[in-house]
Amino acid sequence: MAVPATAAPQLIDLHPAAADLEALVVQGMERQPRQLPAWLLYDAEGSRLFEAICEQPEYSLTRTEVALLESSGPAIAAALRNGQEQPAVVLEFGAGNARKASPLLRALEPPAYVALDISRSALEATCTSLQAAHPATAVLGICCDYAGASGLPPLAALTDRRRLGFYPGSSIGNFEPHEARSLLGQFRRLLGPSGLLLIGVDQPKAVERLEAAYNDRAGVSAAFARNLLVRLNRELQGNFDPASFRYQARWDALHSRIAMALVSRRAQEVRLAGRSWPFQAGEALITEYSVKYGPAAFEQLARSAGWQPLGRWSDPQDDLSLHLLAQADSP
Ligand code: AVJ
Repeated sequence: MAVPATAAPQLIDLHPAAADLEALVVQGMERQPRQLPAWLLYDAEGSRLFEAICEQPEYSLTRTEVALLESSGPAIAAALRNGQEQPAVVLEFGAGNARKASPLLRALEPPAYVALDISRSALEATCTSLQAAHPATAVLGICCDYAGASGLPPLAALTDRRRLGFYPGSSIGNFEPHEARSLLGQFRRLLGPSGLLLIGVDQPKAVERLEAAYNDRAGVSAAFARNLLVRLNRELQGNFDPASFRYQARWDALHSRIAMALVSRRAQEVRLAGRSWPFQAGEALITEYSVKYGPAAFEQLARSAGWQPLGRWSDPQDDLSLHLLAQADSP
C-alpha cells in the first residue's frame, strides 16, 4: 500500500473525558496508601519529562532496549516469518516516542502501523515522524487509555489482518501482577486469535542501579512525579503545593518493584475535585510502581494470561528482554 511521503498520519481521539478522570482520581485518593494511575503522569509536560528521563545517564532502559531492537530486528522478523502469514499491522501500546518503533518498522516493513497513546501531543509527534521515516507504512494514531479500551475502532487498516502487538519500555511494570495479567488478556482480545505480542520487560538487577535509575542526580524523575500534582491542580481544581512533597523511589524486594511516591513533608489538607484530603506528615501518595520480571517470572505471567512464549532476546548485560508471544490456543 503506497502512501505519499507527505501524507499526514490519521489521528483518532478517544481520550477519557474529564468526568472519568475525576472518578479515577477520587478512587485513587481513597486507596490506602493513596495511589493514582500511572498514565496520569503523561500530560504534555509529563511526556516531555519522561523523554528527558530517558536521556539521563542513570536510566539506561530506553537506550538498551533501542539497541536491542536494532540488533535483534532481523531475528525477530525471521521468527515471525517462521509462523505462517506475516503480521500485516503493528499496534504499539503507549507509543510515547518514535525511537522504539523505528527499528521494528525497518525490520518488518508492515503495510500498517497503529499507535495508541494517552498523550495527544506525544502521539502526534510520534506519528508524524514515523510517517515521514516510513513512507511505505500507513501510520495511524489513536489517543486512548489502551488498558481501558473496550475495543478498537472499526478501521480498514485493522480488518482481516494479522496483528503484532508491540509493548516496549517495560510499561507492563507499571501494573501490579494481577493487573498485568488482565492487561495481557486485554491485548489478546485486541490482537485477535492469530495475534502476536512483542513485549519489552526490564529485569531485576543490582539494587543500587535500580534505585539510581529512578533517582537521577539531575532530579528529572522527581520533577516527572511532581508534575502529576501540577496537572491535578490544573485539571481538577486542586491546590497541591508540589514543594511540600518529597519524591522517593525505593526497591521493594518482596514485590520485585521500584515504588515511586510523593511523601508529604508535613501534615496538610489538600483540596482536589471539590473535596478535602488530609495528608499526615510522612504520608505517601504512590505515583507509580515499576515491577521487574526475570525471564522465567515473566513467561509464567504470560502463560497465565493465555500467551505462549515463542522467543526471547536480551542485551549483552541481560538487563532486559524482548519476549515474543503467540496466543496459546492459536493453530
Ligand atoms: C515507562 C513505566 C517503563 O517504569 O521505567 C521511569 C516509567 N518512571 N522513570 C519505568 C518511569 C520514572 C517507566 N515506564
